[in-house]
Amino acid sequence: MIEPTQVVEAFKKTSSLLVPIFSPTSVSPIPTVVPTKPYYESIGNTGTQVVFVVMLLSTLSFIAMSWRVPVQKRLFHVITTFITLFATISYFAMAIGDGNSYAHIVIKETHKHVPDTIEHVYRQVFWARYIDWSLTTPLLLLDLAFLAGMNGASIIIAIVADLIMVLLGLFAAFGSTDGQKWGYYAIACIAYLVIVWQLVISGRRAVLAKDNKTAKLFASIGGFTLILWILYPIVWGIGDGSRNWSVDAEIVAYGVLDILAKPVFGFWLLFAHAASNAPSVDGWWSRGLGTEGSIRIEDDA
Ligand code: RET
Repeated sequence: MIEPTQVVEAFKKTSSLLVPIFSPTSVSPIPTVVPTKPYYESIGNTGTQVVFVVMLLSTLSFIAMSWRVPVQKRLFHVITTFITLFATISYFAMAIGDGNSYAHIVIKETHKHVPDTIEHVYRQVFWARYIDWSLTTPLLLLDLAFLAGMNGASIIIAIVADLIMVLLGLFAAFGSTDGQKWGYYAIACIAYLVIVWQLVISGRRAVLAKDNKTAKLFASIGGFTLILWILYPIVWGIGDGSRNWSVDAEIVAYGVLDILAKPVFGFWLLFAHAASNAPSVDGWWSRGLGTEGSIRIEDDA
């Protein structure tokens, strides 16, 4: 508090203009805005080479296995071989440093007393992964759909929803603002729910018309698939989405999931199916066009 006597004293010391003289002793800090440099989030040492080898060996094994079954039972082998073949090519691209580019993320921060700041982050996105998924996840769904004996309409809905999910995942990964990223992500999640719906409702209804062994196999391998598939959007959310994980951690997580979702799924399906007496799929899929009504002796060719 300033005492009135201090004011009087101050006026006494002033000039003839009776203006009090205060000499400032310090200056409060002047707010400054230092522009931030672009920040790069990219790969260090990851296991893409390891996953490439696993995918390659699985593909060769599936080819060998498909030669040993009669052509009528070969459909699952063909589909499963293509699944790991696409993954082999995609992991080859990633292992040699290709199939990726940088997403430009713009982070705007508003401040109370200083102008807004804008941070530019460049995060490495492996688009090869999304090309792989857009080809292999429909094939994985086909494996399950044929196992259950799902109808054509349900199969097409599941596959189209799957393509929408993967493409929007790619758009989300390259989104530059939170609105873009999470907007695409939200629609992709709805598409994901459509796939789950088709497998759980239509798939289960279809497989109940089949033998007990096939129904049990569909329940276990379908359950395994649903649990695995839910982990992908979670990894995406922690990695590309919120960027809480490094690019390396994200690649390792996807690598583990991909091995479970493709080679492990494939070996499980092919061995279990070989052990059952059920044909792969009836009609055109196993016998070809133009054979309807003709008498055919089962061949192994
Ligand atoms: C994305 C992000 C957007 C939201 C959702 C996703 C789901 C991806 C899934 C991928 C499954 C991949 C598999 C690969 C096998 O190798 C695109 C991550 C829902 C379910 C099975």
